Amino acid sequence: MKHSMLNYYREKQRQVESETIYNTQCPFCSMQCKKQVIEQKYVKRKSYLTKGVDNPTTHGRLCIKGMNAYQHAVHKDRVLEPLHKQNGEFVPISWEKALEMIREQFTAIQAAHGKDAVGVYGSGSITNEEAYLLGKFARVGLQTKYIDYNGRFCMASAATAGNAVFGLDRGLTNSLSEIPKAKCIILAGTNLAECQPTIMPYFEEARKNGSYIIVIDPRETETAKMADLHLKVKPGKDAALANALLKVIEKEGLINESFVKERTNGWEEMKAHLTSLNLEEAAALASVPLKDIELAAKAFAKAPTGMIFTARGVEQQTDGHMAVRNFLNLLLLTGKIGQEGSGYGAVTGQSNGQGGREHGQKADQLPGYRSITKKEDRDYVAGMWGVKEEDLPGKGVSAYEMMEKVHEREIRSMLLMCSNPIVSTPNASFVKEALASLDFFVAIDLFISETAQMADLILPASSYLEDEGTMTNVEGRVTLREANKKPEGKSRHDWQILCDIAKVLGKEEYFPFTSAEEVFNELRTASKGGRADYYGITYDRIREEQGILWPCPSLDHKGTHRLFEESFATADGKAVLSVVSNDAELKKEAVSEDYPLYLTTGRIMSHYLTGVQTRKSTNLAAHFYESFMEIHPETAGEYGIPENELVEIQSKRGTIVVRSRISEHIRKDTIFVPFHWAEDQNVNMLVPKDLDPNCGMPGYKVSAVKIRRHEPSFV
Ligand SMILES: Nc1nc2c(c(=O)[nH]1)N[C@H]1C(S)=C(S)[C@@H](COP(=O)(O)OP(=O)(O)OC[C@H]3O[C@@H](n4cnc5c(=O)[nH]c(N)nc54)[C@H](O)[C@@H]3O)O[C@H]1N2
Ligand SMILES: Nc1nc2c(c(=O)[nH]1)N[C@H]1C(S)=C(S)[C@@H](COP(=O)(O)OP(=O)(O)OC[C@H]3O[C@@H](n4cnc5c(=O)[nH]c(N)nc54)[C@H](O)[C@@H]3O)O[C@H]1N2
Ligand code: SF4
Ligand SMILES: [Mo]
Repeated sequence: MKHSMLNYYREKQRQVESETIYNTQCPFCSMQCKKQVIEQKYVKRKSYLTKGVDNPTTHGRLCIKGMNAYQHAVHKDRVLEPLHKQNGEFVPISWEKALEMIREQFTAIQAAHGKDAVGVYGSGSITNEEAYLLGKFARVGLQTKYIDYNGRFCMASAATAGNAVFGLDRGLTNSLSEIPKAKCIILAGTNLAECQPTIMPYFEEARKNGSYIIVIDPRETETAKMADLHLKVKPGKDAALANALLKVIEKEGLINESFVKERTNGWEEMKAHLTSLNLEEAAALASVPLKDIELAAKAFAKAPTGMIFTARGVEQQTDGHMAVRNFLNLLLLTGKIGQEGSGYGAVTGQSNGQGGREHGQKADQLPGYRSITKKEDRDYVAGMWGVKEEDLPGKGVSAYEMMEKVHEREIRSMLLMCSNPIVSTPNASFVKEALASLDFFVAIDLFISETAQMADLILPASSYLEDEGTMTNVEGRVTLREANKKPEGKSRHDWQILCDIAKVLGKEEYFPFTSAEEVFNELRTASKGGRADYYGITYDRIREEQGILWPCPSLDHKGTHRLFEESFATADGKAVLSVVSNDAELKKEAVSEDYPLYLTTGRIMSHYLTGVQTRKSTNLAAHFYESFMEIHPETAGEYGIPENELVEIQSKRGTIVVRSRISEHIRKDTIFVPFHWAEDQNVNMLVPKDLDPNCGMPGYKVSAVKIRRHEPSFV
C-alpha cells in the first residue's frame, strides 16, 4: 500500500470513537456462514465492517451477500414500531393497542366463522425456536388447522421424497467434509456457485482429487463451468433424463445387485420397469445427446464412490417429488449411499430451510418431524404441551392452497411471519387478490414488503443481528446464531411477539418463555423420540462443539455425520425403489404456437429471494438493480430483440417487462428470469398454479410464454 493511503487509513482509524463487535451468522442462505459485524462509531456517523469467522462448515468464508448483509439490517426503512393502516396510510401505534386489536379481531372472527378462519403462514428463515413456537401457537394459541410456510415452495419435493424412500429427510445424508471423497458427483438443478457460494471449495477439492463432475441444468451456469460434463436438459424433463441414465446402467450390467438385494425393497417392479424403458425415447424427451447420457451413467456407476445433489431445478416441478425419487433410484441401484463419500444431498435453500421443516410449522406436522395425523404422535405432543389430544387441530393444506382458502373466504384473517407471498407464490395476481379480501391481516416483517403493504397491521420484527436462536444449516448441523445487538426501535423478536399475542388471547400458560434458550429446551423435549431428534443438543454443547448434526437423541450422543450406514429409517430398514415414468408431468404447461418458449425461473448471486432485503442494500442492488431475461442469441434474433432492451414476457396469466441479456449459455427453447423483483417485474405473475399432488410444490421451473420487444407508449 502506498504511504499516503496508509496515512489516510490511520487517520480514519483515529477518528473512530468506539467499536462494537456483533457475533452472528449471515441471514441469507443455508450455509449460515459465521461472521462478525463490526460497528465503528465516528464523531458524526457509523460505519460497518464484516469479517468471516472460522467454523466447521464454511471455515471463515463469506460471499458478497454475507459481506453486505448488515446494510438492510441498519437501513432507515426498517419498521420500528407497530403500524396500523388507517384510511390507506400506515400510522404508528403502541404495542398495547396493536395487541388489543389482534385480540379483538382474532376472537371475533373465530367466534363468527370458526377456529380455522384464522390462518398462520410461516417461514424457513426464522429460527428453530420461532418455527417451533409458530406451530404451537397455531395449534394451541389459535387452535386453527391452517398453518403452512414458504418452505413448501422450497423443500417439499425433496423432503417428501427423502421420507418416502429413506424414511428420513435430512437434506444431506453425509457431512460436507465427505464431498472431496466422492469420485463422481451429479449436480442436478442446483446452481451452487451463485446460491451457496461458500460450499464451492468442497467441490473444487473433490475435483483436485480426481472427481468427475456432472451438471444437469438447461443453462450453462457458473456451477456448470466447473463440470466435466454438462447435460443441458429441457426444462421439466429430469424424470425422463434419470430414466435414461438408469437404462444405461441396466444395459451395461452396472447395477450393484448385492446392495439392491440387501438394502432395498421393490427390485422386481424396478427390474420390469427398467426392461420396459426405451433409452432413445427417454433421451429425446430430455433433449440430451445419447452419448452424453451414456458417458454420465457409466462414470457414475463405475466410480467407487459418488454423490447426487438436487435442488430447485429438479424439485420445483409439478412432478418434483417423483423426479427426486428417480435420482434416488440411481443412488440405490448403484449402491452409493451410507458410506464415506457416497450419499445424497437436497441442497437446502433458506437460512433455516432444514430446521424450519422439522418442528411443526407444516400443515401436516408436529415437532421433531412427527405427524399430525398419527395418534401416538398427537398423544405425545399434546401430553407435553399440557392440552388434550382431541383439542389439537388436524391436518391443514399447503401454502398455495391456503391462498385458495383465503380467496374462497374460508380463511378470513391471517398472521404472516417472515415471508412475502405476493412476490413468491405462483399465480401471484390471484394471491394478491386473495390477500386483499382478508378481513384482518397481520404481517410481521422488518420492512413494508409488497405483501406487508397490504396488511391492516404490521408488527416490527428484530433482525438477525438482534435475534438469538438456533439455525440448522445445509448439512443438518444445528448452529447457534448469537445476537448481541439490541433490537432496533420498538421491534421485538418473532418468538416474543408470539408469546405477547398468546398472552392477550388468554393462552399465556402455554407460552411462558423469557428467552430463546427456554423455547429451545422445550423444543428438545418435543422432538425427543421423533425422527428429527434434537434432545441431546443444548446451547452450551453447540457453543463448545461448534454445532451438532442431528439426530442427537441424548446428551452423551456425538451427533450424526453420516446417515444410513447400516440401515435406512424405514420400518424394515430398507430403502424403497420407485417406478417413475417419463411423463410423470401430466400437469406441466406445454409450449404451443401461441406460447412457444419455456420460461424457467431462479436466482442470481447478488440478490436474495423476493429481494426485500437485498434491494435495500446499495452494494448488492448496484450489481443488478432490475430484472432481466436470459435468452439465446438465435432466439433473440428470431424475435428481433437486441441486447439490454425492454422485453414483454407473457403467459396465459399475465405480462411482465424485463431487460434482455443475450447469452449462449442457455437452451434455445428456454428463457430464464430471476424472481427477486416485484410489481411489473414479478415473474410469478406468469407461473401457473398447478401443484405436485404428492407435496404441494408449485411448478416454478416451467411456464409456457411468448415474448416481444416492449414498445414504450408515450403520453
Ligand atoms: N444468491 C442467492 N442464493 C440463494 C437464494 C437466493 O435467492 N439468491 N435463495 C436460497 C434459497 S431459499 C434456495 S431454495 C436456494 C436455491 O438454489 P438453487 O436451486 O441452486 O437455485 P435456482 O436458481 O432456483 O435453480 C437452480 C438451477 O436450476 C436450473 N433449472 C431450471 N429449470 C430446470 C429443470 O427443469 N431441470 C434442471 N435440472 N434444472 C433446472 C436453473 O437454470 C438454475 O441454474 O438458493 C439459496 N441461495
Ligand atoms: N418464480 C419463483 N418463485 C419462487 C422460487 C423460484 O425459484 N422461482 N423459489 C421459492 C423459494 S425456494 C422460496 S424459499 C420462496 C421464498 O419466498 P419469501 O419467503 O416470500 O421470500 P423472502 O424474500 O425471504 O421474504 C421474507 C420476508 O421476511 C422479512 N424478514 C426477514 N427477516 C425477518 C425476520 O427475522 N423476521 C420477520 N418476521 N421477517 C423477516 C423480509 O423483509 C421479507 O419481507 O420463494 C419461492 N418462490
Ligand atoms: S449468502 Fe450464504 S454463502 Fe453467502 S455469506 Fe450468506 S450464508 Fe454464506
Ligand atoms: Mo428456498
